[in-house]
Amino acid sequence: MPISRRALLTAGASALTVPALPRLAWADDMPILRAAPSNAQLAPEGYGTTPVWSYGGTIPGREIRVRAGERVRRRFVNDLPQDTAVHWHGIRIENAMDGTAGVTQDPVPPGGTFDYDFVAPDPGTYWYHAHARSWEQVARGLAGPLIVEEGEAWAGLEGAATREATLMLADWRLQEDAALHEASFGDLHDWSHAGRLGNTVTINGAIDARLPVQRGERLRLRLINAATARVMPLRLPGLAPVLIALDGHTIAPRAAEEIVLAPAQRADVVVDVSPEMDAPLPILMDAGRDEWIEIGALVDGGETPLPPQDGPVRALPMTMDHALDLTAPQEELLRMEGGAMGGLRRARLGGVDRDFRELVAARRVWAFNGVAGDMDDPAFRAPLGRTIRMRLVNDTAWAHGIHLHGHHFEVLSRGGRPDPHRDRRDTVMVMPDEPVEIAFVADNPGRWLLHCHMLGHQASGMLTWFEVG
Ligand SMILES: [Cu+2]
Repeated sequence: MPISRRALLTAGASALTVPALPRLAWADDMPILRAAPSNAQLAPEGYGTTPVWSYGGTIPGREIRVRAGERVRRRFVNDLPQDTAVHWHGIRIENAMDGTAGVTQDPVPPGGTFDYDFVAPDPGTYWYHAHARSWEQVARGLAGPLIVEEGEAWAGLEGAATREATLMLADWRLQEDAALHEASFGDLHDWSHAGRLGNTVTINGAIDARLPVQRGERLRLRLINAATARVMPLRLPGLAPVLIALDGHTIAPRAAEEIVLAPAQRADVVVDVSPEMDAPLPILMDAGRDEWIEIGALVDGGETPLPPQDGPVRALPMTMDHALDLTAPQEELLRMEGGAMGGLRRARLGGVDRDFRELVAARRVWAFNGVAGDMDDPAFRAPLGRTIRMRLVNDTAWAHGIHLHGHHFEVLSRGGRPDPHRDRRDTVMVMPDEPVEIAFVADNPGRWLLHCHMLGHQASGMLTWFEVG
């Protein structure tokens, strides 16, 4: 049996009798996560490959998978021509590992490295992506799934899925030669509207993906929207999907004919594949204005069919324990302003009140609470352990997906009506004229970003931070 270099290293290390080596001494054992230019077959066969930036050479980046409570350890290597950093989206992480360039760490320069080493406390479907010039770097491909498995077994129990699949959805703006449309990176017209919408949607890096399934099986699909701007309403006709988790969080199973994923949002759904399946089962997405297009399909993988599972879908284990005490929360407001047709007249930038013409010249066309992306002062500060109740008000003509780093929040109400589900999330879509109230315990010390996950909006004003502790 050939001995791998890694096995040799391990054997050599175990032969040492020195106890309690400092962790850095083991850094050579850290798995590498390398960001570098590569090529991917995003366009249909017959077209050329697309030059992309990727983690580990694949689109999406290789799935990282641990069990809840385990560590994620990666030596990140930057072989890109730009500074970057890796954000572990949705993980309640220690601040120094959050990967937000310029806030929680210095950007990693070309040729540089950074060791990420953190515990993933909560099971669920997460993802990792670039958090420097993310409007460009994510659009070039720098994203991958991060799956945290339940600490206790769920798969295989009665009513649970027998198998699972991760479906990372992405949106690309391709030219006719299959290259990315680079000339429009940073286009202010895109940024002041919905963001950089693409013309090609892929599932796990493939256009028109064919996902083999076993007839009769109960399947868990982990859906991730890795697009930089596109909101993805999804339908799985003939499969009667049942939602079991949102943004990683267990929910009471509920049927969902349509699943709407804002950028960065995730949904776990369970579907029952009929033993009589005799044709591919399409995955449909609303490309806009109720135009449903097929972006992929589940196809018969040819295995012997399983007997059908008709019983109710088993809920995932409930893991989040912190019940919110809403008796006297710290009240905060996040008012979104600006964008095309937004009527923004003035906002602060560089500590100075600017008119809209000056804001456009500075490429800041959005604002939170009258501030167009200044990072000098936080949106708010909170003592450790304080409950925050925050009202998200969208005074713009566009949808926004608001993301809080380091924390999970509960959705209390929408449009003034209590939300019956009170889902826990890390990213919430806020529609124009439909205020959303959220609440969370500020239980993770540090400086955390709060921003729109339409990444062009983030870059042009919809970015702020809050400080805990
Ligand atoms: Cu936005």
